Amino acid sequence: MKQIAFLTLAALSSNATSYEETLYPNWRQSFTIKHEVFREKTEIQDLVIFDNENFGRVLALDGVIQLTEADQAIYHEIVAHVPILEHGSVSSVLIVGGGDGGLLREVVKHKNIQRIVIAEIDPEVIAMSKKYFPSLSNGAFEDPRVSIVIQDASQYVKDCQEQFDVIISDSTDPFGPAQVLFTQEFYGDCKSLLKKGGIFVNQSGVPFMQADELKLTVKNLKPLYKHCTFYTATIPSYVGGPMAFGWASDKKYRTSEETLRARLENVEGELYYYTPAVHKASFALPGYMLSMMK
Ligand code: SPD
Repeated sequence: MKQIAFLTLAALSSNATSYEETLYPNWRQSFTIKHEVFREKTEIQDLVIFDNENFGRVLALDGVIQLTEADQAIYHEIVAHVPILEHGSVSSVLIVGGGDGGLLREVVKHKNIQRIVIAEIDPEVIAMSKKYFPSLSNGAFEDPRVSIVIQDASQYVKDCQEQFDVIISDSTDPFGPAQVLFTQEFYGDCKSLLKKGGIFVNQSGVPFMQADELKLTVKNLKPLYKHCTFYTATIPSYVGGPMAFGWASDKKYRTSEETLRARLENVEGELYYYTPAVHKASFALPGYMLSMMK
């Protein structure tokens, strides 16, 4: 795991070029580029990979930071392990997007899971992530339980004939290719693929900065399920406060910390962020988020 070091005056005064995220019109985060690794306009989106002194290797799509080596484990662990361990008997998982393989790396740690489908629209994201971030997927794409489908996930969920215990939407933000992944139609199609007791989870942005993204999830997801809420985690490179993850299921889950600890025994490999206590706490929401959810 890349450790964040203190910024030095030398780093600040170097004349390296920088990568400016264009997610917000009136406010920017900027990364100094130590070394540009890869830059391409794929058939789907702009893909840039570069190294930064503090965050390590960084992947950006269409001007938006998708992950950094330093903090990706927080995102991928909380997105994967919360629904899977809350459910308790997951045998199949559908990942929507997630072509970088970081989420897949966490899902394959669950030895009881028998089948994992990943539906990714852009084959270049998979290929370049395997090439330039080999430890991100850590061999997970080659796991025999994994099927890779190169297709727009919104079409995949329409045509799919199989059912899943957990569906996780590891998408970009709701514009460009991912816009369709925040619609009621998509959420409805996902619901029809969930087994009894199934759970749907998605990334819903950083609510302090992206209130509209959270409200969009609420508007389109909530009417479809008996139980819809959010949980959160703070991921430093998704700036502006905690990120929210939409949670939807027709079953009410209230798994105890003790049970989560017992279920964690079935997870192989090291964890950086996830603990059962963090899991429970992640469902405690601040007032400003509760107001947005009304
Ligand atoms: N605002 C950026 C949100 C990015 C969420 N997707 C990250 C993909 C990592 N697998």
